[in-house]
Amino acid sequence: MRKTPILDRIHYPCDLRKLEEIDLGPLADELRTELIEIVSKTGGHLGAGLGVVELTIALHYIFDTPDDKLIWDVGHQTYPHKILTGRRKLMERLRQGDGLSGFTSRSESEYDTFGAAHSSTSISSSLGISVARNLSLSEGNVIAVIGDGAMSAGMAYEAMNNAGSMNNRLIVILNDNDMSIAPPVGAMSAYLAKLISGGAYTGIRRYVKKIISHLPKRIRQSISKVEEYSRGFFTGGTLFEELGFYYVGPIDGHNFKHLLPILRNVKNSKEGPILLHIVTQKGKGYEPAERSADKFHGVSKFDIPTGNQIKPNTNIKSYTDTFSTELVKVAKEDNKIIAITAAMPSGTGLDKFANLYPERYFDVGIAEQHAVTFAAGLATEGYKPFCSIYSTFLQRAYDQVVHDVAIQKLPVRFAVDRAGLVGADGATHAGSFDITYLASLPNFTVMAPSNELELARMVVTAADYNEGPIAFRYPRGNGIGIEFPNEIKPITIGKGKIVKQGEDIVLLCYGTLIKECLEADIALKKLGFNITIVDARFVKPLDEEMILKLIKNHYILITIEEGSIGGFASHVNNFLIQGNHLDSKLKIKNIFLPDIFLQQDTQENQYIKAGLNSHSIVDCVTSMTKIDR
Ligand SMILES: Cc1ncc(C[n+]2csc(CCOP(=O)(O)OP(=O)(O)O)c2C)c(N)n1
Repeated sequence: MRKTPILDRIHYPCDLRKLEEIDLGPLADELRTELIEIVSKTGGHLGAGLGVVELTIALHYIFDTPDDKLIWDVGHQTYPHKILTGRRKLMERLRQGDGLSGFTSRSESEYDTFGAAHSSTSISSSLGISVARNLSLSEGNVIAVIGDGAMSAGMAYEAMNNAGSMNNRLIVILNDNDMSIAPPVGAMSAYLAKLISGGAYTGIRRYVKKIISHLPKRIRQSISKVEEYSRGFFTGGTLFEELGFYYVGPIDGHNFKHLLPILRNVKNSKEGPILLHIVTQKGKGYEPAERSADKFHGVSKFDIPTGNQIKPNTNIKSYTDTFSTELVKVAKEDNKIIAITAAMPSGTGLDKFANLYPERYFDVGIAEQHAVTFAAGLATEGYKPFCSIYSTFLQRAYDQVVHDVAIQKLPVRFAVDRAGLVGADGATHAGSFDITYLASLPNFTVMAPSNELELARMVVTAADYNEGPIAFRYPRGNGIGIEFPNEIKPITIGKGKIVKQGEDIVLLCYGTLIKECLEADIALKKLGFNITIVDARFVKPLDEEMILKLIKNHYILITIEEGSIGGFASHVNNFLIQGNHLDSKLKIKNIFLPDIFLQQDTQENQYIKAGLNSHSIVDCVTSMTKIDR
């Protein structure tokens, strides 16, 4: 008779805690199999989840979640956690509209103590939670789980520095799988490797302390000292200790026999902050993931036996690919060009650059703030840094963009990828704000291509431009399949382009939504409209001359952009109002992102929800001209 899966008995962690320890191994196997099956159908993050199957089980087994607070860094590794915390049935709608988020989300479950998706926030938020517990005289544990990749960000150190000085009870689990999305970079990664090669040292200090607590004080003190020094000698693991953490590790994160006693030990311990260093394998238990270079960090749907991913069959290049191809070309001609990524070599396409010009390529780790100021430093010395960062992650480096780049008018080139709506990764990854936050800065030149050829031209333009900071934003996904000429020419700064000349009504578009304008044009033609379509190209400097010409012979002006309030529309409106260019005949409407955080869905559905597609444009035109379709 076939045995009922143990997983079928687990609806919530309280069910898990009823199991015998001996059941946990088989449960881990079932959980892994289920995880692989789910992600093969939904796509998403796989490698990280596979690596923490045992840790997830062990944490919910030992700790009293959700009363004990468990905080996952990034949250991309939480699929096993979701399965064990009441969301198993919902997993088939992972990362889909009205389905589960691919990260932690407070609105989704009380077991998601803190929402995440951007990295390295877990120690700060955990410290806040643990301080709140103290202030309200509550009990319970607070546990942060952070990866070695996430440990490369400044915020993690800021939090440790603060936590170490406060002596608050807090457990930080460093999940060291020796991988970020790509292999990890930096001195911390080397340091962790050294700790691991130093051999197991599982909290010897705790046991020594227990023993010596029974000895007379004088002997106790001197033994304590010996123990303190020998610790560093055994492990070299004093960096965390110097920061005020009690270090335990390294521990095999796939072995329940090691994990459970240690977690029991640290639970309710009276020590100040504890750092538990566990070693895991990303992609563990699924051979195609284990042997792939990125350990199946993020995947589309795939075939389980082979691991082959099902990707859309298209010859059209992605915007990211166009950017990196063009950058490599300009870098061949100009050895001052530098490429910088913050732990996203493949996501930004800069791995191509790394292969060809390794000496001019820098992966700085998950450290967007540092990436920007590092680029600024290079720019002071006459180099031409291209800082390629997703719109959403550049948010983290805003002060560096303002203070280190814009104020000093340094020619740092910002290649802002994943601008606009991004689909399944949801609100945390949407690039909604960059037009607003960059174009509001003095000294900045800010542009957006309307198609992939325009993007290639903007790369060339940025390479040539040395007067100050310059940024160009481009979306997730493919271009329109436009043919490229042999020579890619730069664009004149501040000059827009009439794409189609019509009359009365002008669609003034900033960015790739021009595609929707062209589609709207087909429908509007049938309704008797002959509209003008303009590719603005620049939000800063705005092509004021062109806008003035447009309002002379059009009476309806509609701006369109894939960004928040305060962006392109605001610059156009402001120019017209401040310059007294408005008259009673001119009607203006602005189409931009709504004032909500759009959750995960397909990109297409997000465009519909946001009112950013050809239908909304047609509706806007017809409502302004009061003609029913
Ligand atoms: C601020 C920020 N920059 C970049 C990313 C993209 N990102 C997601 S996961 C990840 C790697 C995380 O590595 P690690 O913490 O070691 O976790 P692992 O996936 O190896 O378990 C990166 C760079 C992010 N989420 N947040």
